[in-house]
Amino acid sequence: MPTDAPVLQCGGHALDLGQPRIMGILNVTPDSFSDGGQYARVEDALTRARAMVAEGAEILDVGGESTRPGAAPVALEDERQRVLPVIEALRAELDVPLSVDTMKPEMMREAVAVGAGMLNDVNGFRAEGALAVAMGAARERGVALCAMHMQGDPQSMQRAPHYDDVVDEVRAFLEQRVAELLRGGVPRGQILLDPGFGFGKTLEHNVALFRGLPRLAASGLPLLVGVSRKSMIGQLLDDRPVADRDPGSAVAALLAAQAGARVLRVHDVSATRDALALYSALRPDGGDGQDNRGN
Ligand code: 9MG
Repeated sequence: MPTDAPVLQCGGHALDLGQPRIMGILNVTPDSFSDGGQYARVEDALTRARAMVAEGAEILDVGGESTRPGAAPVALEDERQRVLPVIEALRAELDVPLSVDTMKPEMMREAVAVGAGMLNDVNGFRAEGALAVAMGAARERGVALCAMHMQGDPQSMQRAPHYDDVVDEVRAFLEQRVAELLRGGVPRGQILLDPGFGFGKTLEHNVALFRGLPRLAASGLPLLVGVSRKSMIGQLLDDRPVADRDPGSAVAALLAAQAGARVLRVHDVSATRDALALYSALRPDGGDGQDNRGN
């Protein structure tokens, strides 16, 4: 699905979205990385980041607060200490755009100051002050903004999510966020939208939303999709444990790309890269829009 904004501006980087791009997930929460103090944490993060870039990640998403269902909020100071040294170290070494996954306006401001080129807010910039900080960073420093849909908050969102029509409601929310960002002077080429799989959604909602991706992509703004290792993958594969969800996640990422997603947020970069490469080589229309199945 062609978009109105095939190039995403992320700080000093331009990401061509003419083909789907891989965003590698870099969680810097204590359960993901070394407990051996800040230096070891930064070294671990660098090692993981280098590997993801070598495997084909073209943007990295650094997060210091878990957004899993039921996860407890993290204090600003803890998030700051986890995330900022990692962004600084990545910025010094790697020439890829860096996204920061945060809901806190103070973190957004500080992450941009040390080199983040994208703000990824699962809360859609709804926390007090977040929209103003994000729009200022977009206008003044050219950072990209990813606005995601979430019903509720990470602590309570999976208790009883309810929608009359999940695709319509998510689309209306995203349209409203875009209107707000455009009104605030954010250029279209700096906006990504995300339906928020697993964020206040049952399996039924997630499946309906996934099937509705072409309708969401029709907005013309690029879509980011994150389903990697999520419970919907486990549930659709007979309660597959998290450690065994990577093949299913790569297939789902490919299907999302076919449905119009432009950025795929994943843990297993190399499996996703291979899935996308095979699709590009073997797709029936040869990538040229011609259907060659009868040839
Ligand atoms: C931080 N995070 C976890 N899941 C996510 C998803 O699906 N999209 C985005 N943008 N961020 C996510």
